[in-house]
Parts: sequence; structure tokens; C-alpha cells
Amino acid sequence: PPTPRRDAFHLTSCAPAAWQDQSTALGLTDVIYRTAPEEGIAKLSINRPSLRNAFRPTTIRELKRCLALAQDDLKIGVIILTGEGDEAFCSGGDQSVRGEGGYDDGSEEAPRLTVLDLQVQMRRCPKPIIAMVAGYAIGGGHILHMLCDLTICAENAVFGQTGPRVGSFDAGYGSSHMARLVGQKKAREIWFLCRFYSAHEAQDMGLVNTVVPLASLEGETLKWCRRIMENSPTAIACCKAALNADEDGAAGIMELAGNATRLFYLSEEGKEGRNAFLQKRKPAFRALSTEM
Ligand code: S0N
Repeated sequence: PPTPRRDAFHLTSCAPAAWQDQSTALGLTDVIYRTAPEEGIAKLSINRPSLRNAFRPTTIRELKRCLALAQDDLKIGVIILTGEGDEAFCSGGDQSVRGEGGYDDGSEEAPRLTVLDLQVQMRRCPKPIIAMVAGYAIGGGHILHMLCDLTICAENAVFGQTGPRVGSFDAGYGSSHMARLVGQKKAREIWFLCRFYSAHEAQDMGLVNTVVPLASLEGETLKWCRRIMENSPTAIACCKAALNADEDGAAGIMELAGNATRLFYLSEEGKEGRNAFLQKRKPAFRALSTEM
């Protein structure tokens, strides 16, 4: 049999990216938004390292805004989500602004659990999102990394849920998606015991894709981004929607189906319907159809 061709991934560059920091222009306080447009990479970084990058409503609002910017930017093909510093990716909801019915830093009319909106936005983003984790990914921060399409972590990474210890829980993706990643028994262990897990334990249970030395974390993440950028964005968007579809129910099917509709719009058969309507004639679909 022919020898399989060697995958050249090891040749993909780990060189630093030429980041352009957009944060000041955007007036951000809690998040740093950088792009490397020549390479098609965006990096969203939670910037509250003294609080282990705990998120408050302002943080979530800025993350949602930057994610929307990256999603709509035609130059961007892959998005990194991370936290500033080496000590934490994110330690979850900022407990000092946890109010009666949600998190309240005085910036929202109606305090609630806005991180859930960010979770949905991440699932629906057609571009791959990679969690780049150094240090703690805990509580709601652990859920954010789980909802990223891939996770690359440093050897110092620590993963876990604390909800039942601090009087909270995430009964949405934080439970269902975790069980899909690690299995039902392990998910129950993570939630019921609130233990913390090392990077290698997380890798063994399928929570992360790879573990690298802290000094190599960004280089390795960029390498994965660069490899993704070599591949078809449409195929990747459809794969992401397909992998999400069953867990996301009707909304997941809608996302996948929306891709099919968009591709149909681009076909001669699809365009014929619009053209015939505008030209006030009967459409000639069959002549332009690719047989199903
Ligand atoms: C991360 C930990 C383990 C780090 O420990 P370490 O390195 O010893 O540092 P510390 O000295 O503990 O921390 C340094 C400073 O940072 C502050 N800080 C850390 N985490 C938070 C936080 N989450 N909120 C506010 N402050 C935080 C420390 O207080 C300390 O400050 P100073 O120096 O002033 O003393 C350790 O810090 C730790 O265990 N942190 C708490 C982890 C945690 O319990 N997180 C919250 C879990 N819950 C959520 O995330 C809720 C998510 C949510 O919004 C949600 C979503 C959907 C559905 C439901 C919910 C829900 O409400 O639960």
C-alpha cells in the first residue's frame, strides 16, 4: 500500500502575530480586542487579571461587541478567546457584583445572567473560536472555554466548576455540553464535587485539545489558527453548524439550514427565481437545476 503522505502541520509557523490593538478606539475597559488582519486572526482577551479575569456585565457586553465585530469582519477567519496574564483565563462571574437576580455593576437597566447571551452568540458564530487557556478556567469561565470550538491550554491551566460551592449552577450548556464532552459520570463528578483538574487531567477527559508549555501557548494557538486559515471557511462554518445541530435543537437546525439556503442563493437555479420575478416572466428552474 502507498505510504500515507506526512501531514505538514509541524511546519506551520508559531511566529508571533503582528497584533493591532483596537481597544482604545473602541473605548473598551474590560476587554482587549486585537486583530492580525493580514493573517485573518482576532484575539479577544478579558482584561481583569487582578480578579483572575472574573466577568461583570460590562465585560460580557464588551465581549459580545468584539465577537460581533470579529464575526462581521470579512478579513477575520478565526477568533481566539483568552484572558490577560498567566494566572487565569477566567474565574467566572464577578461575585462582588452578584445581586439578587443576576450580576449588577450598575451598567445594565435590568440585571440578569447576560453571559448566557454570549454563550449563544459563540455557538452561532460561523467562525471557529479557540480558547487559549493559561491558569484558571473556573465556574462561568470554565463554561466559556467549553463553548469554544477548540481549547489549547498551558501546563499551568486548572479547570473546574464551583457553582454548588458558591450558590449557583449553569443548567444550560454548562451541563449539557459538558456531558457531551466528558460523559455523564464525569460531568456529574465535576458539578457535584467541585474539584479542580490539571491540564493533563482535562486533556484525558476530552476537555481540551492539547497541552503545551506556558511559554509556547500563544505560538501553538497561532499555529492552529494558521492551519485553519488554509482551509475552506464555508466548509468549516458548515461543519461547526453540523456539530452543534443536534444539541441546539431547532435553532441548531436553523443554523445549518441557513448555510444551505445561502449556498442555494449562490446557485444559478436559486438566482433564476429572483431574476424571473424581477423580469416578470415564468422561471426556468429545470434548465438551471443541478439534479438532486
Ligand atoms: C480562581 C481562584 C481558584 C484563584 O485562586 P487564587 O489564585 O488563590 O486567587 P485569589 O486570591 O482567590 O483571587 C485573586 C483576587 O481575585 C478575586 N477573584 C477571583 N475570582 C473572583 C470572582 N469570580 N469574582 C470576584 N472576585 C474574584 C479574589 O477575590 C481576589 O481578590 P482580592 O485580591 O481583592 O482578595 C479563586 O479566586 C476562586 O475560587 N475564585 C472564585 C471562582 C468562582 O466561584 N466563580 C464564580 C462561579 N460562578 C459563576 O461563574 C457564575 C456564572 C454565571 O453567571 C451563570 C451563568 C449561567 C447560569 C447561572 C450562572 C450563575 O449565576 O451561576
